[in-house]
Amino acid sequence: MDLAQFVRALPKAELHLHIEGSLEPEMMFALAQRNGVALPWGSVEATRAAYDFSDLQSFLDLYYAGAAALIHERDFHELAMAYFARAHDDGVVHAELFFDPQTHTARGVAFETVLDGLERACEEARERWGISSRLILCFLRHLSEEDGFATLEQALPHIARIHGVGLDSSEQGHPPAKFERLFARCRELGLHVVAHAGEEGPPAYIVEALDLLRVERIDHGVRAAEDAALLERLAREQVPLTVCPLSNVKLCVFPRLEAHNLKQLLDAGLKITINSDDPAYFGGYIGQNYLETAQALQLSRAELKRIARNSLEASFVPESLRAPWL
Ligand code: ES4
Ligand code: ZN
Repeated sequence: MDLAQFVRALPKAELHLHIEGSLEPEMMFALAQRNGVALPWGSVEATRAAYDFSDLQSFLDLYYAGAAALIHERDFHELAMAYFARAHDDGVVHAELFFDPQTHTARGVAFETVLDGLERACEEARERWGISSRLILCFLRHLSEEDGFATLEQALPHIARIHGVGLDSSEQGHPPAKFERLFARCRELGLHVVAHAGEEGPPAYIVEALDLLRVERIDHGVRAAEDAALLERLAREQVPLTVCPLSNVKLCVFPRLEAHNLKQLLDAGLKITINSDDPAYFGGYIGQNYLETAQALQLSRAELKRIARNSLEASFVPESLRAPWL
């Protein structure tokens, strides 16, 4: 069995996937045309050519521009179905999807439109491929905590359909501490909590996410490597890190995959998972992330198995329902 087949055959969970980041340029253009939305690019090819990022912000500017093509319930449904089809091909048995309601409600798209379309896709993915899934509402950290509370208010009538909350968008200058009260409220509501931290931001943001937001997983977290005490804590507490290697290279967190610290984090005993982040923008879905990382860092098949098993263990599916995968 070659490595690509081995990776595909591993039952795995995807725990760090922004559904808006799976919008391929072809679908972006089809939706924009159908919806009468103007895009800043002239063609599919020009769009792909513009995906040359220097940092997180340079990506986010394009990501938010592309998301403007999504208007109707069926758009969100089509988007998520296309993702699930790709995920199924890659051997994903469970996916926890991030979605960014504020990106849509700010343009006049109703919260319910987004949720209805995504949820219908989740149900269809379960029926068609047996993929289980969860929806995680992400707050945009460049916006105020007040704006986050207003979004939570919109989510409240549907809270049973949402499994957790996360924190994404521009990290630098928007520390987890800014959202301490919002996350406390979310935890009171029984929601699972995660946050992006230590992608571009300092290790101190990871500590804040753990201590102030009480997150159950850290999204990215690669800059933990700069703080020996933090590394030791993450290993001791077995806090899952949802690492996205191709994303990190595209956003210049590491100059190339060979320089990624994933193997170092794994060797330090951290509970590492591999995920795709925004696959339409970063050049690969989860299988490609596993494969290219394995090749660049010379990961063994036992290590890849460990990483896939970590992803199932780190999922928000109760342990009793998880057994058939392992
Ligand atoms: C994101 Cl890679 C990344 N980082 C932070 N926020 C995001 N939203 C979508 N992708
Ligand atoms: Zn992300």
